[in-house]
Amino acid sequence: MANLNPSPPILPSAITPEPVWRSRRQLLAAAGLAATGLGWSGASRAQSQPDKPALAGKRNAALSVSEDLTPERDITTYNNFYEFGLDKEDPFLFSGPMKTEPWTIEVEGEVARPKVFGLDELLKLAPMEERIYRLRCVEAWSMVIPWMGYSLSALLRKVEPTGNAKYVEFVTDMQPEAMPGLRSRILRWPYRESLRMDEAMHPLTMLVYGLYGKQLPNQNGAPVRLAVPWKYGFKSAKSIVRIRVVEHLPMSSWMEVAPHEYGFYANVNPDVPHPRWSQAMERRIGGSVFAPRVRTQLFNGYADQVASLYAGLDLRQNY
Ligand SMILES: Nc1nc2c(c(=O)[nH]1)N[C@H]1C(S)=C(S)[C@@H](COP(=O)(O)O)O[C@H]1N2
Ligand SMILES: [Mo]
Repeated sequence: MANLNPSPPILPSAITPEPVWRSRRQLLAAAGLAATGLGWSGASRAQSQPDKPALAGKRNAALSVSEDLTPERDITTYNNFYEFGLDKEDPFLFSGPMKTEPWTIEVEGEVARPKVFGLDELLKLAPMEERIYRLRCVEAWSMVIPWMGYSLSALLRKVEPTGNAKYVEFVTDMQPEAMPGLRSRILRWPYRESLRMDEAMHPLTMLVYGLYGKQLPNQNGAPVRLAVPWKYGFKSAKSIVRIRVVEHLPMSSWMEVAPHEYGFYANVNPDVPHPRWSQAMERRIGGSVFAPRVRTQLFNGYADQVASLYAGLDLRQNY
């Protein structure tokens, strides 16, 4: 694997300590979001975002955790979406101009029936479900999120993967006019992630269209993103436009930029530290300034459902 970028990327968590961004955000809130000189290009691009239309679905209790939900406000203002900036509130402030309709996902590669799916078709492809998932970021914070969507397997079955189908790659959108982050060289764009075929077909692996009973806000990956709850958050690609079913392991954006820090599997594992920090604990984001620290669980607490996928695999080698 070519080392295209010898210096490790500096994550915003390393640049901006938690109390600092929290107070920035409180300032923003107090100012009615009239940001001045913050973020990539300052106040001119900042805008508060109108609510998205409702999206209904039945709760899937079997695939949900029963923990207190992270408040909607935190889920929609503390985001990683580097296309819009590196600070946690940048996606909220600057993703408004992203165009989310019309929208299509092209599914191609090792499939008998390649197809371009329009958003309307995608929304009706399988019954919408609400599922409460944990999300654990590699930066050691976490949330509990009520997503709306259905298993990715429903879509993959429609295109009939061939016998050569070993991996599924997700390619996300690039809108240079709306995404100032594309000018940054922190990653090579577009943002790409991938899963092994059996991971992609696992019922927990979810195509997500909504959050808290509404269609996804732009900053959370509108109009469609992935949620893979037993893996670090960076596997859950946002604003997906292409799904490629392939035979060979695709290069993902994070593996490309820092292969020692971001492995292909990225399974949440408290016993395998990131080279620059421990993964034993996480801060549960929500409400108070003093986000409680809780122990990180193997596979983010989903071991009963997914550990069998990795039987016999050395999780230290395969991080
Ligand atoms: N296209 C795209 N998808 C992305 C990212 C990104 O920068 N760009 N960040 C990832 C990371 S690091 C995390 S933790 C989750 C965050 O999802 P959330 O903001 O909805 O909580 O999105 C993931 N998907
Ligand atoms: Mo993340």
